[in-house]
Amino acid sequence: MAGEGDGRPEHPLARYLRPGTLPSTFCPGCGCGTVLNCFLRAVDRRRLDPSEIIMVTGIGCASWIPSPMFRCDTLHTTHGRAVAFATGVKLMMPRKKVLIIAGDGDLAGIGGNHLIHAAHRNIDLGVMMVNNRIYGMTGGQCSPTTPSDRMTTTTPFGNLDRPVLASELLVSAGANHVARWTTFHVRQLSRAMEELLDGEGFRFLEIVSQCPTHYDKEERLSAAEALERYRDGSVPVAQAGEPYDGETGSKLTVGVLVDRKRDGYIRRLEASERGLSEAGGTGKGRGEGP
Ligand SMILES: Cc1ncc(C[n+]2csc(CCOP(=O)(O)OP(=O)(O)O)c2C)c(N)n1
Repeated sequence: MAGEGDGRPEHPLARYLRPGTLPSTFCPGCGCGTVLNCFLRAVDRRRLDPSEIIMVTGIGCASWIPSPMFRCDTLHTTHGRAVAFATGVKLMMPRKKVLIIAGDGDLAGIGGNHLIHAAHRNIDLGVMMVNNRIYGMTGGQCSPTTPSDRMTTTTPFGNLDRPVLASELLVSAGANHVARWTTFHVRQLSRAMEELLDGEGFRFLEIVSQCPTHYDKEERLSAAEALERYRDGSVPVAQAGEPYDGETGSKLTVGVLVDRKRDGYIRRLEASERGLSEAGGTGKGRGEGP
């Protein structure tokens, strides 16, 4: 790691990283480094001890952000199953902050059903979906969030499907909190991550992020040019004239899409257990975990 006796200055938040994780294995210009940086700053601002946090992830480039990089207990699971594993972790260790970082393919594709029902259940998880609109790690195949007509390695004549709007879907599914930012909006992004660290119920943050190696290569965009597109092509939710449809050219609405204060699943479950206990049942069965 930079600063480990190699003469280079240490990363100011290196204490949150596992030794040997910098420089990262992300491609040059990948948005995953920005996401990690914003996350470390959010944890630092909240003065959180990483032992309070458990990170769960799937398989993909974005899944390398929490595991192996962030120095906390992490569960690197199978592709698409991060939400299912995280649900189990939260139920067994309800006092921990359980967070997920994974890609759009992982969360909105193969794991889509888990995602919808976690929002429906309003289980207390913070989910960050790094939406590079492609399957990055496996070579740039079309994902559920790829815009129509887009050329990818699996849609050489253009994508026939319309993109899934994961954030809008989760608003209607019942998530307590849904927000969307891009890797251009680093300050807002990092603040939005604090909401995920602090809140109750299901909290979802969509992070539209560049992939110079696969997605942006199609238009020969550098990472800097992709960020300029996010800057010029986004509009705050409150000022949005038309709803975002996920297609190229549609103004990306950024900010908080919904912020509800409904009781999270753990609160409801514990109230139910207390009721059961008072009615003569044991009300027991779940461990508190370590
Ligand atoms: C069940 C299963 N299907 C497919 C794969 C292959 N696979 C690994 S990563 C990946 C795509 C990851 O894309 P995404 O989740 O969008 O993350 P990114 O790499 O773009 O960050 C796929 C298809 C797998 N590992 N397991």
